[in-house]
Amino acid sequence: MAETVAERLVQTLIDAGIRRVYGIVGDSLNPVTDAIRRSGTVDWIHVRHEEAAAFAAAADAELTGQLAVCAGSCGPGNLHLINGLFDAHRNMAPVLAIAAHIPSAEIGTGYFQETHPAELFRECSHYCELVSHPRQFPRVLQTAMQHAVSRRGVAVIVLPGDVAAMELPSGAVGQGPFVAVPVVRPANDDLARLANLLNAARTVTLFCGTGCARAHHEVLALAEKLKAPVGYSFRGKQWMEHDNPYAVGMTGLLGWGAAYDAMHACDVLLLLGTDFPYDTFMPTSPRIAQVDVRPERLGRRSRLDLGLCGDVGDTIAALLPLVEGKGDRTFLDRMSERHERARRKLRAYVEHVGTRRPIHPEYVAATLDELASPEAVFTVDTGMCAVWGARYVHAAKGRRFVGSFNHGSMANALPQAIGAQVAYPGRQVISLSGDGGLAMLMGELLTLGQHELPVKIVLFNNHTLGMVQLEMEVAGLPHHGCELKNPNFAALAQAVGLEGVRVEDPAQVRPALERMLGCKGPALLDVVTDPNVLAMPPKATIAQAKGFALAMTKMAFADELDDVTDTVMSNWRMFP
Ligand SMILES: Cc1cc2nc3c(=O)[nH]c(=O)nc-3n(C[C@H](O)[C@H](O)[C@H](O)COP(=O)(O)OP(=O)(O)OC[C@H]3O[C@@H](n4cnc5c(N)ncnc54)[C@H](O)[C@@H]3O)c2cc1C
Ligand SMILES: Cc1ncc(C[n+]2csc(CCOP(=O)(O)OP(=O)(O)O)c2C)c(N)n1
Ligand SMILES: [Mg+2]
Repeated sequence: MAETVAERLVQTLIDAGIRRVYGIVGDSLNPVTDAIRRSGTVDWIHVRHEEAAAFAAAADAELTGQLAVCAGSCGPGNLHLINGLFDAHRNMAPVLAIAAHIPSAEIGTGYFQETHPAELFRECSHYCELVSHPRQFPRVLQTAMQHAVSRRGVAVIVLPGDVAAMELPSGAVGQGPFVAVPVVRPANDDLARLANLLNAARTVTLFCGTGCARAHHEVLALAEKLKAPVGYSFRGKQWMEHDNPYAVGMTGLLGWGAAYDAMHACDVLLLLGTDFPYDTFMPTSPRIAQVDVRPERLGRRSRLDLGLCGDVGDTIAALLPLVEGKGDRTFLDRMSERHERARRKLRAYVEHVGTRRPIHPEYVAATLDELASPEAVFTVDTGMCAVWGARYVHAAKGRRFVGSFNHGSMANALPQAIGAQVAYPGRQVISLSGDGGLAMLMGELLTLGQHELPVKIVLFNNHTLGMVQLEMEVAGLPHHGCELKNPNFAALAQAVGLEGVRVEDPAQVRPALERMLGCKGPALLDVVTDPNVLAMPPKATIAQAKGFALAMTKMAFADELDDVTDTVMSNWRMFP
């Protein structure tokens, strides 16, 4: 018997090594889900909101580096995927989305549940195509997968239910994606220009992003030769913080350490595999060069003296022989000392607030850092959890950090933890969740129970949309609309079959974390934290300072506010 479009889809996924699809079933998707069921090879990972399916697939793809798949039924079903797909696409995670569609004969009539997915998903994909004929399908599928894996991002197939159920004509070509990994390095002239720039400079700083994922060794070799401090973006932290004597931390509002200083005080700044978005933190006085595998991104965040297209590892390998070794370590040593001083301040601060009530989130994060596995995957909610993750959780060599880092969506951490745990069933997966974020996709707690995923949720329950509250304060506005009237989340977790523990006493933080991390199954630790903590950026502007002061007239500021290396996170009650 001839194969149907849906059967070919599933067989092609199997041939490409795919063993799971995240989604929610629905009539237009029935031929596909039924082919999945009959395959016996592909698991259907049933979530409670399609957005979670896309987030989970994105985390799965980002962590494994392999294509991951999610699916939604026609109209509202696939529409719900969109936020997670934006996230995947902007994180360059290879994700194939199957958007089931209304019957092909009804398209354009305003039919029940009709949307136009090929238009809706255009902006969050490299490829997005409607399948209107079975013969078209195998090559559309091939092209979609090829786009997702080679351009790294999202591809969407819009598949009407009736077309999915049709038989494929004989001879329709179908094959899996070719994973072609080229060597990409700048042309010799460009390399020579970069070498000249670096050789002529007295001091150089490297700033590294997630594009350095496979280039730890090369970056360190370059840093050693140039005696260059190495700063990194949040996405770069997991690759560059560990085993790196040149590391000087992060910049941006979450920044800490000496990265800001090192980037501003050097003669030449070399940006490697980063699209760090906050241009106000970029220096203007050093000469700046950038290496990115996507040349269209060169120079879009800062003024550049030189922009080169290349893979970070391949480029450094070709560059190293052209670079003269520098003997003077003064700049590196100065920045390293500053970095160490900032690290000591962070530690001292944690000790200082460790016994305070309400519980300080920094203390929770720092204690979690001590207790978590060196191989843990941390998913980090957008909000203040990003601050705690960036500053207090160390990126040990085997650890990974996943967040909605480029798209900045709330509610990402729990569904990303689902994808991480499905991909790595034996690994410790910890979701750093905000109370606002968790509540937004709270149905996914049920997914943990249903699929027996032993995800550990550390909930920073500050009863507020904390990051926005802080933003309002920085802008000098009284906060409004931030307060959250929350349930006892531990009791709620227990009600849906998870281990649930609530902590309000700082002395209980460590034992509760130990207990939670030791649980066999999924667990939620509801930590009631101080809503009023302040996270100061490494460089606070006068306007920001004024904003805080305006909003909190009682608060007096530490005079170090303008000290660029001061990463102290002050609770305003510390300065009555
Ligand atoms: C609430 C919140 C606050 C945040 N605050 C901060 C902050 O203060 N500081 C901070 O650093 N981040 C912060 N982030 C994260 C930030 O928004 C960006 O996501 C992050 O800085 C980008 O990191 P990146 O440049 O490494 O990754 P991306 O933006 O993904 O850029 C990676 C670049 O590398 C290129 N590339 C990929 N592979 C290669 C390769 N092999 N060779 C060469 N090039 C390659 C890509 O083309 C891309 O241009 C925050 C996020 C949130 C949610
Ligand atoms: C989907 C979405 N809605 C709104 C925002 C704006 N926003 C960013 S952080 C944040 C607050 C997050 O609150 P919570 O999860 O409680 O974390 P907290 O900052 O309190 O730790 C909001 C509303 C967003 N980024 N994404
Ligand atoms: Mg909150």
